[in-house]
Amino acid sequence: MSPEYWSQLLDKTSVMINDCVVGENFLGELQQTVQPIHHECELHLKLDRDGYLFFPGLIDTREIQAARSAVFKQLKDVDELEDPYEEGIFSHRSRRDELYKDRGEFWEMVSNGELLRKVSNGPTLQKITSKIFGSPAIGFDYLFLRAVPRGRFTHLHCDSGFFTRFTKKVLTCWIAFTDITLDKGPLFVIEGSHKFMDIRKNFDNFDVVFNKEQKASIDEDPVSFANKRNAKLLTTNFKPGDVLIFGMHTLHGAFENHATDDRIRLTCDIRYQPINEPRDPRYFGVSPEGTTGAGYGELNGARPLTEDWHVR
Ligand SMILES: O=C(O)CCC(=O)C(=O)O
Repeated sequence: MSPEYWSQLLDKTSVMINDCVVGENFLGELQQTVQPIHHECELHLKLDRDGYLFFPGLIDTREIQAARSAVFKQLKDVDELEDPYEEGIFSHRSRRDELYKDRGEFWEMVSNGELLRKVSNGPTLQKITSKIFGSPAIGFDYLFLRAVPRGRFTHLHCDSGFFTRFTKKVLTCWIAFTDITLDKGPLFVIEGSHKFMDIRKNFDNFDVVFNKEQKASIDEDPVSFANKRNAKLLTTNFKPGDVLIFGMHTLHGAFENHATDDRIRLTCDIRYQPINEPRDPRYFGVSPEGTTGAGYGELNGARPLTEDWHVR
């Protein structure tokens, strides 16, 4: 995208991480993956070249709306959203801990909603990931659902240390359920980062559970990190139904939701792998235990919206 594109967008709003405004010079636009794809290898080649595939409007609007509404209703039921709850406006209150004695149980229930699973583990993502792998794929049972109020952002990291213990053939699919304009904390990827050899070396054999001396997150500010490598932070104004798919070495994070209208951002991230590759039991089956073994209770999503996030 041209510099004018960012200037125009940033005239109306700003992009922030950790309370700091990100200058337009550091931003770039995610390239759309144009459908229909005629040959599977096109997807594979593009993923290999860019480190990500961006599919605007991949998921059917009605399915997205239904799933979003079901999640919002459950957040309303614990008093975290104002009425009408479909608007997704944070109430700055929570009765989650009062109504559910186990945070993990509540979040597992929300994460296992039928309408949500129809999107995250349904045929659309199954088909597209199978095309990318060139063999039938399966979505993990363990889901990372994120209801993100103002003030939260996700630190820079790649996903290999979480999901590649049993197979390296894993993809992350990040799904937008709400409008995620630049002020609402969209995901960003660092341009070309899947080819940063020092990062690969650092994270290739890293397992966030076993290698306690190392952190999964990169502490350096993503803007200065990217700038030193002549790379941009690639992002966009996401719409409900947009899906971003990326590999295990692609560095990414999420900008801060600093929107003044108090609307939360709702997304989920799910991993897919070829069905015939060995499966990590932490992420498959009924009530999977998750990365550290604490089930759904270990997720930031399990925290009441009034509570701050942890960093791994
Ligand atoms: O949505 C976010 O804030 C972070 C998502 C993420 O880190 C991922 O999909 O791996």
